[in-house]
Amino acid sequence: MRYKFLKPSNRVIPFNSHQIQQLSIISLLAIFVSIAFLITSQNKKLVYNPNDYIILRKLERNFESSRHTQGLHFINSTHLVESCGQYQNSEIHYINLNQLTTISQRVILDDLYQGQGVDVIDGQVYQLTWKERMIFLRDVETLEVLENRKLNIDVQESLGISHSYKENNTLEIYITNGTDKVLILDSELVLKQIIQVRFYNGSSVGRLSEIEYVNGILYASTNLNPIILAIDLTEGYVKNYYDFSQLIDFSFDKDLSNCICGIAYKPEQDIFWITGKDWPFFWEVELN
Ligand SMILES: *[C@@H]1O[C@H](CO)[C@@H](O)[C@H](O)[C@H]1NC(C)=O
Ligand SMILES: *[C@@H]1O[C@H](CO)[C@@H](O)[C@H](O)[C@H]1NC(C)=O
Ligand SMILES: *[C@@H]1O[C@H](CO)[C@@H](O)[C@H](O)[C@H]1NC(C)=O
Ligand SMILES: *[C@@H]1O[C@H](CO)[C@@H](O)[C@H](O)[C@H]1NC(C)=O
Ligand SMILES: [Ca+2]
Repeated sequence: MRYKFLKPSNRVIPFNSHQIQQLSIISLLAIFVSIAFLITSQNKKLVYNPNDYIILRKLERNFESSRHTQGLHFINSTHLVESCGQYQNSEIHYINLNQLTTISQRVILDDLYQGQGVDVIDGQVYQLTWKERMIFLRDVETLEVLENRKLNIDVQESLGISHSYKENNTLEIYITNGTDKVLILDSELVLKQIIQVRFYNGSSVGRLSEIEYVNGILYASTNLNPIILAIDLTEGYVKNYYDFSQLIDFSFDKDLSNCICGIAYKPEQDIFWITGKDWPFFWEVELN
C-alpha cells in the first residue's frame, strides 16, 4: 500500500521574537488570573456575608390579632396570609398590603391546635399545626377548611412549610420539625428524603423554623438567632446567612422575638417581607 504524503505548507507563522515574548506574558497572565479566580471562587463558597442585605422599608402592622406570627406567605401581589399560634390563641388571616393595619378573613383555630407554618400549594392554603400533626387545607378566598390532612410521619413538631416543583413537574413539599433537618414530602405527604443542614464548617444550624423556597434556595429561620439561612438543599449546606439582630431592638419582647418567624417572598419586586413573634413591624428587605 502506498501512502500519499501531503506537502507541508510553505506558510511560515509570522511571529517575531517580540511577539512571542508578548504572547508568553499574556499566557502567564491568563494562568495567573485563572488561579486567582479559582482561589476566590473557592473562598466565596466558604465565607459568609451576613450583612449582604438591604432594608428597604419599615411598615407598621396591626395589633388587634394574635401577634404570635408562625408563618407568612404572599397569596398574590396585594395580600399576605399569616398563621399565628399559641394554644387557645391561634388564627389565620389575610393582610392587605395597601391597608396593613386592617386584617381580614380572620379564622380562629380550635383550642386543641396551635397554628404554625403556611404556604399556598396548587391553589390551596396549607396551614401546619405544631404538635398535632394536622394540616388544614383551606380555601384561598375564604380561608375556610376544605380538608384535614393528617401528617403521618415521625415528627414531634411541625413548624415551617414550603414547596417547589422539580424539573419533571413533581411537587416537593418541605417541612421543618424543630431540628436541623428539612423533610421532603411528595404530594401525598409521603416522606421521600431527609436533608440535614450544616454550615460549611460542619456546625449545626439549630432548630429550623419558618421557611420559604425561592428559585432553588430554601430560606429558613432558626430559633437560635434572628438570622435567615440560605440553604442549598441539594448539598445540605448553608450558602449564606443574613443577620437581622439589629431589628430585635424594635420588638416588644426581646426574648420572645429572637426568631424571624415570618418570611414571605414577593416575586413582583424580588423582595422579602419579614417579621417575628411580637414584632410591631414588617420589614421589606432585599437579600443579596
Ligand atoms: C388577592 O387575594 C385576596 C384574598 O383572596 C383577594 O381578596 C384579592 O382580590 C386578590 N387580589 C388580586 C389582585 O388577585
Ligand atoms: C424530625 O423528623 C425526622 C424524620 O421524620 C425524625 O427522625 C425525627 O425524630 C424528628 N424529630 C422531631 C423532634 O420531631
Ligand atoms: C421526577 O423526578 C424525581 C427526582 O427528581 C423522581 O424521584 C421522580 O420519580 C420523578 N417522577 C417521574 C414521574 O418521573
Ligand atoms: C461555624 O460557622 C457558623 C457560621 O459562620 C458560626 O456561627 C459557628 O460559630 C462556626 N462554628 C465553629 C465551631 O467555628
Ligand atoms: Ca413563609
